[in-house]
Amino acid sequence: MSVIPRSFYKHTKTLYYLRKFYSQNDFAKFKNVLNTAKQVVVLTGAGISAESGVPTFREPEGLWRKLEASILYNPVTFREDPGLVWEYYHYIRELVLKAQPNAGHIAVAQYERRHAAKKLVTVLTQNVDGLHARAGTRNFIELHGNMFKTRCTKCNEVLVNTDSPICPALAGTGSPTSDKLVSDIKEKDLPHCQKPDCGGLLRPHIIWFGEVLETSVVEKADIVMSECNVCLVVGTSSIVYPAAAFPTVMAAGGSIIAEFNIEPSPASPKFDFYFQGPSATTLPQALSD
Ligand code: BV8
Ligand code: ZN
Repeated sequence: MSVIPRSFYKHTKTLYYLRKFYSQNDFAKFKNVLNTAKQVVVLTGAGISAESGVPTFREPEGLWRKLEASILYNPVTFREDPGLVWEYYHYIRELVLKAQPNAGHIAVAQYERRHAAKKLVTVLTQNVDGLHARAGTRNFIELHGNMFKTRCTKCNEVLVNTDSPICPALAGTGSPTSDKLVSDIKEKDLPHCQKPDCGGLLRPHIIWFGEVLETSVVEKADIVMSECNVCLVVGTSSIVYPAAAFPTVMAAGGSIIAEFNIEPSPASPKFDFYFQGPSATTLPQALSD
């Protein structure tokens, strides 16, 4: 008969999580760990852009015309109604063109700049809004593409395009609250490839559900993750793969993982640090010297 009552074990589990929780959000401890890191990865999701006014994906107000992300960001939807998908991207392009990087984006860019001589800082972003680059981040990998790039569906040419609107037919369209779920914009009035021997329909150069990430992007991300010492996981619900698996991959390789979110995600208990709060507040605290 064990001298330790069975109930004690239950308490040890609670004690374990309490210790983990309280040590998890220790900025001073995290900064000591970060100081020793030579390779830092910052994996970001929509939450880092929330304080720039860019809607996230899974909060109710974030859904454009109440369309589930897996339906809206889907090649089948684009094939069936390219005008509807282009109306969404017109809406979000116009919103992001007026948005500014926030203190979270800027803290990451300034940290990269300040430590450039002795550390490699790489931003792995799931976001397609381009706000890391506009904040001054130089070393970034856009896992899911960029809303200000187009790809021709015929010749695959990829071009940067920040035209506002990208074509006259989209002017004044894309209201997120409209109940229209079919677009009446004719395909011929949507953006097309300007190459004389092509003329194919353009799509946003973005990875949608069911589409594989670009090989070159995955290869670069793999190299960065294999050499990572500390990874900051910022503003992501950690439910979209393959990005959702990246922290586990880095942890298995010995990286220390710190999560920055306004609420715990399914993966939080596995991480070494968890800083609760808006990343425009927590990142400047964590990345100040
Ligand atoms: C792939 C582009 C191989 C559009 C996006 C069945 C069929 C086909 C595929 C699958 C399937 N089952 C599973 C899959 C794989 C699928 C997947 O993971 N599905 C999930 C839903 C289960 N993945 C794919 O299809 C990927 N490709 O796997 O190819 C393959 C191929 C065929 C079949 C099988 C496998 C492609 C995934 C890319 C999809 N594209 N976006 C666009 O962005 O315009 S996904 C979209 O969600 C975004 O890109 C974003 O990156 C991603 C994740 O969202 P988050 O960024 O995390 O944002 P979210 O709103 O969810 O969360 C915000 C977080 O921030 C929250 O935690 C919140 O608390 C926090 N927050 C809010 N405010 C703040 C904050 N934190 C800090 N501060 C704040 N202020
Ligand atoms: Zn073309």
